[in-house]
Amino acid sequence: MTNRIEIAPGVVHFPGSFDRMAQEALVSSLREVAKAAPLFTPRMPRTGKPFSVKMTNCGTLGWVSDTDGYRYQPTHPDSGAPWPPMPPALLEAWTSLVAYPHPPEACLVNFYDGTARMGLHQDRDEQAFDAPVLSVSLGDTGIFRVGGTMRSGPTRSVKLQSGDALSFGGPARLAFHGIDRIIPGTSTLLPQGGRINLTLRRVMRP
Ligand code: MD6
Ligand code: FE
Repeated sequence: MTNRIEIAPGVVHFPGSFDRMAQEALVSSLREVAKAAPLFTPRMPRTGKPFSVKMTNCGTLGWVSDTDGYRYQPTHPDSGAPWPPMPPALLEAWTSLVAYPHPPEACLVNFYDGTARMGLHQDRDEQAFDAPVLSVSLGDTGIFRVGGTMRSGPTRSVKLQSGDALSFGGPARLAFHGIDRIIPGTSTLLPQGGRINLTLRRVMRP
């Protein structure tokens, strides 16, 4: 059982959930994912402004964002191909870390270069708010900020290192959160540096 730290009600940090070998195996399965479903640049719905992170997905549904809005869809926005399957190691992490009796359909893959960030947001495009969201971090350390369910409320930060998992559920399911920045040079996992964050989500009500 990996170490479990509840950093706020419903926000659980699992430092070192994936050891180095498991991280390397995940990176190689993500290279296959990115071959089938190339990274794309999402855009903000209202303004069309590009995100600084690049994204792709695996699983039966993927999260996309463009001028038509935020949504889940079964296909890649550029190629129209179905998303590739979720690596079994991620489904296993969901089963062992999250108390929810149904598998996640969606795994969003976010890639951060040295300057990318992710503004404060809520994960609210799913129908199953009773299911937690589970994230896995790989590569350079990210400074994660989490607050409450009001954007203006107080926040705290936690460093997410390569191999860490984090779950958001219960009272925190709709908490605001984001990535202030990544710290380049903090991991040797990705030869070119950068950070990958995977978010596993149950989208549909079972
Ligand atoms: C990131 N994470 O760590 C962005 N969302 O790069 C998220 O947006 C996130 O880590 C929901 C639950 C956990 C997360
Ligand atoms: Fe999120």
